[in-house]
Amino acid sequence: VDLSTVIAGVPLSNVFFNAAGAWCQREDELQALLDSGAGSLITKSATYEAREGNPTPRYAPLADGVISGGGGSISSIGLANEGYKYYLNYARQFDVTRHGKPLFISLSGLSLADSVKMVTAFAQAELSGCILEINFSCPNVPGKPQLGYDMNAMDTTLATLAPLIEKPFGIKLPPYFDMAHFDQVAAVVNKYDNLAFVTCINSVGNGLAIDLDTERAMIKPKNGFGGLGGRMILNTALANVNAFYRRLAPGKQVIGVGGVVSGKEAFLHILAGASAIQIGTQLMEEGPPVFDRVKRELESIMEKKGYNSVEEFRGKVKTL
Ligand code: RRO
Repeated sequence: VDLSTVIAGVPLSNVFFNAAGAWCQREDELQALLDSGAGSLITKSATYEAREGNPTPRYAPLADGVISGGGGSISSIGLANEGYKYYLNYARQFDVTRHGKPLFISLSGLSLADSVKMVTAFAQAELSGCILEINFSCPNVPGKPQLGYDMNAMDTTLATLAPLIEKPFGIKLPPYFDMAHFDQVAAVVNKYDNLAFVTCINSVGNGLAIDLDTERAMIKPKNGFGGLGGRMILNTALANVNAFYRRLAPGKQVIGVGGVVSGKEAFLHILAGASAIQIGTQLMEEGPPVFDRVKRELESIMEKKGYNSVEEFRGKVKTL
């Protein structure tokens, strides 16, 4: 069976890659993704200057079957990254043909001026096989509300950035929980021709996990508040993928992320409308071998169901 896909006009040998933030801050981690079964890779969200991020512990797995668990993770990294020049240099020396996979770059400017400087630098570098995913949804920088929950700010930001980026690009969205919000965000996205994909979803922002025995929060930043990821957010992710799949203009795509721990959840994301699938928490827990496993599992589900390619069932979820 064929797990290949095309995102923003660029081919991927299979639908799977890492979620921005997971296993992708520095070159040694990115190399492990290159060496893995992933069909692509994306870098940690970059800011103009390098950042240390929030105090540790700032990531905790939340096991299934324990109190305040549920299967997944809570994290508040606070945009720790090496600064955009590090990722621009990485992209400059990246050989798409040799690696056989394209490179996605995640950018998360702390201001519109910073975003303008970063996207301009990437546009001027004229990197082929390098695709920008602009992060509108980091929930963990104290004092910085998420752009993704301000429709007007998203629109004015896109009006400035889309022409500068020129090429097809994508945006990373937070989860939405109201039909009116799906409508409003899709209407903004549909205004921009080279906005080729939306990646749904970023972590479910500002959860709180508490350990029953110690009576302590599980992570240190923000009094324990952090973004939820992994199995417990699968259904919210599927809803967001499908809501945008149904609303986006023809030719625009959805990348699904949230709750993929095996081939089964990946299959559901594709049924909901995903054209590619990112893995965050499960990659953190299992490491890069996760990609070969989920590929095998998805292939075996497709074989049992008689599907030869992901297009055959993409977006075909049945309703009652
Ligand atoms: O660095 C983070 O804390 C972070 C980011 Br930029 C993001 O987009 N989503 C998230 O859950 N954490």
